[in-house]
Amino acid sequence: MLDVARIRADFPLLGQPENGRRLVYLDNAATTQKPQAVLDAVAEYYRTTNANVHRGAYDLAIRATEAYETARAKVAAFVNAWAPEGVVFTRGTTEAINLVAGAYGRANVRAGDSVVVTAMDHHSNLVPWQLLCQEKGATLRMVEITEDGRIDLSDFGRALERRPKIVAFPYVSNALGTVNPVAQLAKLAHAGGAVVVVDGAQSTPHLKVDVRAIECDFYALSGHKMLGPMGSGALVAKPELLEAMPPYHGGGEMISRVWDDHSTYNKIPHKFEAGTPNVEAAVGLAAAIAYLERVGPERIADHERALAAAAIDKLVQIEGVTVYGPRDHRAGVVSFTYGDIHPHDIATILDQDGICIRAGHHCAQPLMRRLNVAATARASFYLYNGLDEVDALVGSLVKAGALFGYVPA
Ligand code: C6P
Repeated sequence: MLDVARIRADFPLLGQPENGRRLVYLDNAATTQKPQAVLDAVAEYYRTTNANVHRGAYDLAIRATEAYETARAKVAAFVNAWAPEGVVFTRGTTEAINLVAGAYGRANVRAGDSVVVTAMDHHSNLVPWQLLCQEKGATLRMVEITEDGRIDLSDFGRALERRPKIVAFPYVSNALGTVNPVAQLAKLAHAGGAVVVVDGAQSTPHLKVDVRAIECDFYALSGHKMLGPMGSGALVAKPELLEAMPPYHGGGEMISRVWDDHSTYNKIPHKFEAGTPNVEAAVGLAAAIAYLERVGPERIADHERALAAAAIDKLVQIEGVTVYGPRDHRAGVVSFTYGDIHPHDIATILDQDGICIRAGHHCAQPLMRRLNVAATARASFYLYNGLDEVDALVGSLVKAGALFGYVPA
C-alpha cells in the first residue's frame, strides 16, 4: 500500500474538515483533489509566464508557448502517444470525443454505415455518436454486457459483422469499475475494418496507459480526474488521422491563410485548437502528471485495487447490499445498492459523517437499465485514500442501514 498519510499532506483540501468530521473523499471518479504542486504550478504560471501562446513575438509570449508545448509533450509521454502533435488539448474527455465524432465521424460516416458503442459507456461516449448517426442516417449498435458487468465478447463479435466505421468503448467503466480488455477489443475492431475510439476518462488516472500498445486510433482523457485542473484534458490520436480530418471548430490559431470565402488550415494539433487555449489547465495537468509519475502509476493501480477489494469484501457481508461489476479485472470504483434505500439517501447520510460518495445514474442510463436500477451509490478511490476510509464507509453505511430498519450481519 502507498504511504497515504504522506500523500494526503500534499493535498490542502483533504486537511479541511467536512461537517465537523475528517473529510473522507470517495468521489474520485467524478473529480479528484489537487496537490499543492499543481496549485503552485498554476500560480507560478500566472506569476511569471502568462501571455497568449503561439502569437507573441516577445520573450514572455515565447515562454508561455514553451510552457504550453512542454505540457503537451508531458501528456504525450505519459500515455506513450504516437507524437506530441497527436495530442490535442481539450476541456476533457467529453470534448475530445465530440471532436472525433464531429470531425472524423462527419467526414467518414455515411447513411447505412454503423457505429458501435457498449452498454457500459458513459453518455459522453454515447450521445456524440447518437448525434452523428442521426445526422448521417447511420445505425448506432450498442454491445451488451454480461451478468457480471463485462463487455459481452460474443455480442461484440456480432456487432463487428456489419463492418462498422467506428467502434468506441471505455477502458474502465465509471459505474462498474470493469477494466476492459482494450487491446483485444481494438484488435478485433480493426480486423472488422473500424477505427477505434477509447474513452480513457477512468483509466488514465489509475492505470499505466500505453495507447500504442492498445493500438487504438483515438484516446480521450480528462485532466481533472487525474489531479489536474478543471477544464483540462486531451484527445490523443494517430497523427495521420488528425492530418486527414477536417477541422472541428473554426477561429483563430487553427488557420494558415484566410480568404474572403475560404481558409487553409494550420498544421496539427493547432488545426484542432481554435481560439486562445486554456494554458493554465495544460500547465497544471503537466504538474499533475509529474506528481503521478513520482508516485508511480503501477503502484497507484495496486493501491486502488487493494482498497476496492477490501471495500467489496466488507460490503458484501452486509445483508441487503449488492455490489455491481466483476470481482476481477476491476479498478477502484465500487458501485452498490443497499436494499430499497435510495442511493441519494445513502449519500446524504454518509455526508453527515464527512464521507463524500456519488449517488445517481453516473451518466450511464443505458447501463442502469440493464442493471435494473435507477441509480447506485458509488465509492471511488484514489492514491490518497486509505483502508481506514474503507472502514469509515462501511461503518457509516451500517448506520444508514439501521436507520432504515436493516440489521447488519
Ligand atoms: N464521469 C463520473 O462521476 P468529462 O466530464 O468530460 O471530464 O468526463 C466525461 C466522462 C467520460 N467517460 C467516462 C467513463 C467518465 O467517467 C466521464 C466522467 C464522471 O463518473 C462524471 S459523470
